[in-house]
Amino acid sequence: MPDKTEKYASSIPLDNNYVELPIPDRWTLSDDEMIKKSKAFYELMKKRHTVRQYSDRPVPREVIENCIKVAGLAPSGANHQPWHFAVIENPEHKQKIRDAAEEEERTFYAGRASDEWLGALEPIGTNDHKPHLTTAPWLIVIFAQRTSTDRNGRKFKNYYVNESVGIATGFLITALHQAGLTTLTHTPNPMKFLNELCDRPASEKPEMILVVGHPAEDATVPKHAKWKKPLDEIMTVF
Ligand code: IYR
Repeated sequence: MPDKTEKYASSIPLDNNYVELPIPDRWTLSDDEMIKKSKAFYELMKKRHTVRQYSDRPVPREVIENCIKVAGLAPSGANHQPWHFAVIENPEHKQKIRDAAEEEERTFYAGRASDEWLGALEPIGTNDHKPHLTTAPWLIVIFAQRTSTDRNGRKFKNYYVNESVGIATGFLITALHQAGLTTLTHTPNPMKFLNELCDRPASEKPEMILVVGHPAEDATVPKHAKWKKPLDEIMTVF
């Protein structure tokens, strides 16, 4: 037991008193600068595409580490930071994940998914063949921690886990994109096999595999994926 506790122990400070700090690194922009920066960021994010064909060009581990540090800055319920990122570069390890994912996906596409679901996936062009899981240089498996364990081996509850991990994942995808990398959010169904393959405890829920790398020379994107709802449909102003 001490081994396990130590391995998965959270470093959340145990003291729960409230201390205030002045805002660190405060920065203020003029309205014009805000407009310029928000436009420029929109143009940058417009160039983010979910890609399924990868080149085997390696990516330095430091880039992955920096981007996961960005994910770790995300806001979370009670600042519990209920996430863990298992990063995999080793080819044999990636192959094991691919084999297990493709096995699940074969049953998914062969009938476990409803006709309605398969119909919704048609314009995306997905199937049970997942070569990107071994071609891309990095896989990041994102785990959500429903509970955590403190350094004394006591279990505690986390809050708004899905929301927190979703925000951190958004930070991660954005950080990887601005670093010049391409990602694919892959959700094999079911994903429980990832706990064993990434050596994570049963209290953690695998949320997705993020495939990370550079697109293959002949990579494409589904036309359907480039249709985005217009602003007046996604925003109401009161
Ligand atoms: N997990 C499958 C199916 C899949 C489901 C949705 I919703 C997608 O947006 C894409 C794929 C797969 O990864 O192929």
